[in-house]
Amino acid sequence: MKPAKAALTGLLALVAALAAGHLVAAFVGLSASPYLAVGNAAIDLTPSWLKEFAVTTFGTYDKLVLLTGMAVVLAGIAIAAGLASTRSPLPGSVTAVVLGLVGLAAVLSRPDIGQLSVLAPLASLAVGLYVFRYLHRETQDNESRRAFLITAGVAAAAGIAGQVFGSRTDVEGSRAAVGDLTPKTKAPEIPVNADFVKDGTPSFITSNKDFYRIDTALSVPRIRAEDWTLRVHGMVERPTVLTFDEIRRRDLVEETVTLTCVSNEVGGPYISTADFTGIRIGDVLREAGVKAGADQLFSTSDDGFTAGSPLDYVLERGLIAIAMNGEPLPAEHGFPARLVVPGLYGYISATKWVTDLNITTFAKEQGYWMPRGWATKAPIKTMSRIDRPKRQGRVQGRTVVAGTAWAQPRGVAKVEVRADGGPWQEAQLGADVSDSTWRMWRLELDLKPGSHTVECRATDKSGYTQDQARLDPVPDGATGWHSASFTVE
Ligand SMILES: Nc1nc2c(c(=O)[nH]1)N[C@H]1C(S)=C(S)[C@@H](COP(=O)(O)O)O[C@H]1N2
Ligand SMILES: [Mo]
Repeated sequence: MKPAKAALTGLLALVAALAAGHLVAAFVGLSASPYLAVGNAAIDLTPSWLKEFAVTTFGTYDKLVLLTGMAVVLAGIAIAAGLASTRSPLPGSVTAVVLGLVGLAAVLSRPDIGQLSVLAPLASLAVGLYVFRYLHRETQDNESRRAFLITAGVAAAAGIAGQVFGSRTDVEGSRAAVGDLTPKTKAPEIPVNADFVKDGTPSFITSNKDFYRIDTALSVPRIRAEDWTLRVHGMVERPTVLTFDEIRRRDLVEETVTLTCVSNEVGGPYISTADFTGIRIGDVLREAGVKAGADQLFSTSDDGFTAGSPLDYVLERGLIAIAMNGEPLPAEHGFPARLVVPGLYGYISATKWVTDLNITTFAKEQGYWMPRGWATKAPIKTMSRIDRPKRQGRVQGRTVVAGTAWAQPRGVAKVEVRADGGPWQEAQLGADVSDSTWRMWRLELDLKPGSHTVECRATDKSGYTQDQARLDPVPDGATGWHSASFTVE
């Protein structure tokens, strides 16, 4: 057999196997697709340092990079197996079975799969093995182009059909059908002097489309509001299950909240602000009757992510949010419902696609990120960021330095800026919207032409000034003053 044909035999068998698994998964839950399951398992097994690296290097493209990397590695293995099988089909058959078993193990390791899910990786295994042996036989004796073309065509059709059927849960339809979620208690109007967009700060409210996104989900969980329920159980007198309709019929409250990611680097982009609408977790839990001794609200998402939040704090501040900036939550931000706890980092509180609230203790349950080296309790650090001038930017005329600062739930009292290591000067602050949100700032400086470096530091309302020492985000948030070097012309 010619090497090119041998390689193609392996590659096509792989494509057929993945497509078959994807197609079956479309009917038993897309997270049972062996390809996605291996990717999701890889994410969960990735050491924190590598995840950090991936997020800092690829930003929100990290998942695309992972899926592409997997495709390249798998293709390499399949081609090698094909080439090793020019005489006997044994090496290729063994490879097909081994890869099939890896897919099966990955699917079985997923927390969000149903009982029928094993059918998807089993289909992959069977089809991979069958197609490889079929193509191998065809190429031995005759003109095999026909067999290759048919296989490629059927595999492509199966893969596309899987993608289409798998995404058929009509989330957008369900979102549209939700209709109006006007809160009974609206968040106060944002004053016009809350941001300095002209000077380069972000707008005070982040649009849903620009809101940062961080999660471990390779495919966004697709849940219709009418199918969704939230289970409340554990150390409560009266366990209960809430539906979307039951939540929306209650008195909805709206709050302006800045969400912050613990893995944000100094100067990083993982912070945004929105008006979230929902009901207070405290009301739900008080109705359920929290038992003495509980100290943790342990929330679980549809895709198995978990977060543990301090119960006392959540009882006071937590929201079950169903709307964001006046519309139902976007699918990527947790539709139909998520938790929002003003003043806590996202990883220990802001569970998207939330389906389960377990009232428990920190001694008993550990959230997703704890075994991966992140702190169980992490107050948001007092931080500030320069948004303009941009690093290595050029300034014409007077220099205006502008940015944002945050210290939820303490609130920002002061931001100072210094140029070239000189004396600290107090910046002008934007309106004080709430202690749960960021605060914008600006300062005009008279700088001579040439290169300059500015630094900023915030002081919160408890009197604490942010730390100069540079610390990495792991385990409980980065510290350090942000700086920007630029040229005045
Ligand atoms: N289901 C689920 N919810 C999650 C996460 C996740 O990985 N899965 N990540 C958390 C983290 S680390 C952050 S910072 C916030 C980000 O919320 P956003 O994507 O809406 O900005 O969601 C939190 N909720
Ligand atoms: Mo996060």
